[in-house]
Amino acid sequence: MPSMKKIYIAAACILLLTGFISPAFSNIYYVANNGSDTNAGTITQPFLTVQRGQTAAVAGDTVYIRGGTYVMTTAQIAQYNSIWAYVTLLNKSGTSGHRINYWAYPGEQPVFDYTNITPAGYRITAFQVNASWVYLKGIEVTGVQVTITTHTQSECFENQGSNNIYELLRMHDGKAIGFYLTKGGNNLILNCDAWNNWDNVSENKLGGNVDGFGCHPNKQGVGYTNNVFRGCRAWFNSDDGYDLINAMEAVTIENCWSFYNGYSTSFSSLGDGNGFKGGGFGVTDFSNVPPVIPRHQIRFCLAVKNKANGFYANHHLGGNNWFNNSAYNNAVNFNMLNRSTDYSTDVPGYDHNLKNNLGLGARSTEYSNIDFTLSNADTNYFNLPVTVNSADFSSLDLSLLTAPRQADGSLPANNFMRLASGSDLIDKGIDVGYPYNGSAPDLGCFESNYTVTATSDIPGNARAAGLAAFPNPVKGEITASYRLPVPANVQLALYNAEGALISTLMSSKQETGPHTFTFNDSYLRSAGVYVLKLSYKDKTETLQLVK
Ligand SMILES: [Ca+2]
Ligand SMILES: [Ca+2]
Ligand SMILES: [Ca+2]
Repeated sequence: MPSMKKIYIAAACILLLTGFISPAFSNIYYVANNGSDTNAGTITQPFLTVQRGQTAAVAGDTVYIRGGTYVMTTAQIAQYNSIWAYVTLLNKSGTSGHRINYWAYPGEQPVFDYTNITPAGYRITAFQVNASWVYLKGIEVTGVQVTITTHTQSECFENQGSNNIYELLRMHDGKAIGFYLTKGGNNLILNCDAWNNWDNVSENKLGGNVDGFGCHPNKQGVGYTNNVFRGCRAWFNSDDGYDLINAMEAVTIENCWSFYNGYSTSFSSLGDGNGFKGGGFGVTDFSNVPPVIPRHQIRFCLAVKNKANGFYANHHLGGNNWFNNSAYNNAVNFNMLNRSTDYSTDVPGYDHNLKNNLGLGARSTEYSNIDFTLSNADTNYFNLPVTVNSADFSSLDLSLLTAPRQADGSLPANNFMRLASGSDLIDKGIDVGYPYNGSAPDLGCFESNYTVTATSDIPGNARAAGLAAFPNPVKGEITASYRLPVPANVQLALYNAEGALISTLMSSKQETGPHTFTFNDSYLRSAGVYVLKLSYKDKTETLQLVK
């Protein structure tokens, strides 16, 4: 009969082998708007600033940010660097698989208000991330200012690192760009919203630099690849919703929405106003052109009532892949304008791969600037034998665009631009490598009777199945949800914060697709942090539950 000691050693080995031992050595710190940076950072003695949280945290640690408004002050600016003022500067990296997490405390909404920060002559960045392997989640930024009256820009979040995740960020009602990337690769920008952002101070006061999301990796060949925007929304930003101008490497935008950009909230005309600006390098400065022209991927996206183009190639010097996008009521729904390869003149778009796209109700013209002999563009609503009108859609109610997100943070599920049964747009597309229902893909971004799932993920991002739980903090019935990318034997188990197994909740073979499992919070006997672990094939995902 084995001794108790042997059993403990065996149990410890199993924990090590399953990779689950690490949470036991992770620290949790807390930030709250009534905290102090001289506190210990515990839940009862929280820090005041995220900056102080960074000083305490190391790879694998989590800094929880409690809900409420944080009125930021000039004295809190972490660093003045040349023309920039970084209010919070995250410059400490995690390590592979052990990110430093800066997360809203589950169930709470921290709001950082920068209205009072107006350093003369500086560009203001609310969160400057010069770090890798960090994970920001659930942070809301509002009121970021511009003080410079000549050419300038302020930013809510700027990324200059790699392997970072930005999830559920809310960036609104300021004069700054929402999210901005100039350096780094393998970053995931997931389920973020940027709205009502307009710089009405600098230059001509039309906010021509303020995009919801800007991705401009500034070097080629140094790994600034695989940056992915997924599940994001941009509306009422004074310039563009998403802008990839001067991107030296290819960027992926999938399952994102963009509407009302280039307008004020009263629909006065402001900046460029494109839903998705797919590349380009500026029409006059050719010193910026990289040796290999990046081929951007824009798929399963939705563009509605933007001032200019819904989907726009912006004088790009090569083609992009535009798959299964939907456009409604933009000035031009699809404008593939390119620049000639000798840079001398604008020409109809070449080398584009447009498939399964759908549009309706363009204010000027449905599509423009497509060279059909030089592009692969013959399976879209404008050249297939289909008719598109309002009867094809379950709803065209614009108010659905700003509906609340789902409990897991994904885009709202409603009827906007989803195909009505009997529409001739169903099964009219061709297979471009993504899942579909019926005999073929539908046209547009919403496959009927099917929720389009994310099909790619980034290395080191352990959320491929999107394990989520609601409510969290837990109370009563808890519903865990996830989506299997493949059929697998699946195990769902609950552990305490020290890594000890409390219960194997479920173990069974399951098919590809979404699954839920409901259990009661009585498994979590006392208040504290618990870990829910999903295992399938050789993969595991963990989620912290708070009671
Ligand atoms: Ca722009
Ligand atoms: Ca029809
Ligand atoms: Ca179909």
